[in-house]
Amino acid sequence: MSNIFINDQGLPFCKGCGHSTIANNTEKALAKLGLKPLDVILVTDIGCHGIIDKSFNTHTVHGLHGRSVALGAGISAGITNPDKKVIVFIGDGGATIGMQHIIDAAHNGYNMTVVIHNNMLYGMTGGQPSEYTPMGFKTPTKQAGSTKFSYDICKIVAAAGGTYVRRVMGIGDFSDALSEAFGRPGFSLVEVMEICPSYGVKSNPEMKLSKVVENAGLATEVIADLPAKHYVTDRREALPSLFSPSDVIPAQAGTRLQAETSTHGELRIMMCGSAGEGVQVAAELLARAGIRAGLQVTKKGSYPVTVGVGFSAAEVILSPEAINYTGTVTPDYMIITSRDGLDFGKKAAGRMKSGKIYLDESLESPVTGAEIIRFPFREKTGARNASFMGVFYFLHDTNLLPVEVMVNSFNENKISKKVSADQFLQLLSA
Ligand SMILES: Cc1ncc(C[n+]2csc(CCOP(=O)(O)OP(=O)(O)O)c2C)c(N)n1
Ligand code: SF4
Repeated sequence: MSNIFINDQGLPFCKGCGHSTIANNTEKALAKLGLKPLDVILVTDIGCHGIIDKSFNTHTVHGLHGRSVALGAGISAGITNPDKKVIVFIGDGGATIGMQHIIDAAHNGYNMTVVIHNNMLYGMTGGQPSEYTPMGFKTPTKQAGSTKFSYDICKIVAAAGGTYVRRVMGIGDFSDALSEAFGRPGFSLVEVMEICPSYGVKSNPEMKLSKVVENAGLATEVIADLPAKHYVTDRREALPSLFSPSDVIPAQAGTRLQAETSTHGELRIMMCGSAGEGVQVAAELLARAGIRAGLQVTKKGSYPVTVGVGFSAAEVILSPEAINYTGTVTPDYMIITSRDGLDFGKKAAGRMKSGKIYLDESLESPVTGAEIIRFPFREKTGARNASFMGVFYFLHDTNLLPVEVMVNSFNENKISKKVSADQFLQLLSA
């Protein structure tokens, strides 16, 4: 059988590691089902078993420790093509940390297969016991042997509603067990029993895998075999795609930015003010204006967890090209409308060697290489509208985007019921 799932990089594990046996059996099981590599989404967890993903020709996603099942469930929920197969590889350590995710995925009936690589310890970090380490099994950090009985994850998952649940010994050919699980609609799980040679076998030279499993009372058999319970959610109908609730902002006008950014590539605008003073809304309106002008745009907000007090800052990037990094280390322009905003934005202002800072007249100038332009934003429009005034002032001064696109953005927002864009435009022409 030709290896179409495993590439020629070879398997990365220590000699004799059961993880290699699982990878080879997975390859065989997938081939038996006639699947193609790109029909499979392999989600791996943190741990030795997880470094397999570079060896597989399938789609691969690497999760945080214990979270791969949640990732797999999300992927499964988002896939409407039933021919695609989500497989999650997780260690006994990850299955300990993320046990609730496994139970919930079974309970909700996500269409996926979880393969637990139970080598009886946390391999990658040197052999700590997991909650699946059998009582009496020694590990480098528990040399007298584990004093707790181990969980029977198969029974737990069967009780939670898993449709096909099975435990196998991780030796020889167990590809039929895997292909049975992979071929099943609904949630399936296979726990593969192995002993990590580097830490487990060394710590328990006298123990045989079969004896360890038997003594732990873990049956190597099919534990659940039920008709598939399909994952059902009314959210799928309400929200077929994460993009579906997004409104489409029509491109409306040409822009000067192309010329302006010919040396920069993109323009970074940082707005700094206080909580409750409309900084985030003003930045969003500027971002929407940029989209209306046919540009690529990102917008990012920063504020303390106590959202009702302290600074509120936003970064908007406008670019004629795709924006690959959304952070702003040194802005090209800053709009600073309050004391909190100045305290927060001082460092960024200090990094500016050029560009402009639009600063509320009540504030002292920060140390900066940028040109400082003062305006009484707060006094003229009140603190709540100072950020909107700041954006209109900035566009009026730079002429980077046609003012109409900003006015249209503004009028679309419910803020326009409280204050009119004309009020800002009149102040600018005064
Ligand atoms: C939340 C979290 N806790 C701890 C770690 C540290 N860590 C990295 S690998 C690992 C052991 C993995 O053991 P297991 O999941 O059993 O996989 P194996 O290495 O045995 O294949 C640990 C504890 C981590 N990365 N993330
Ligand atoms: S340390 Fe253990 S689990 Fe990790 S690759 Fe080596 S044998 Fe396998």
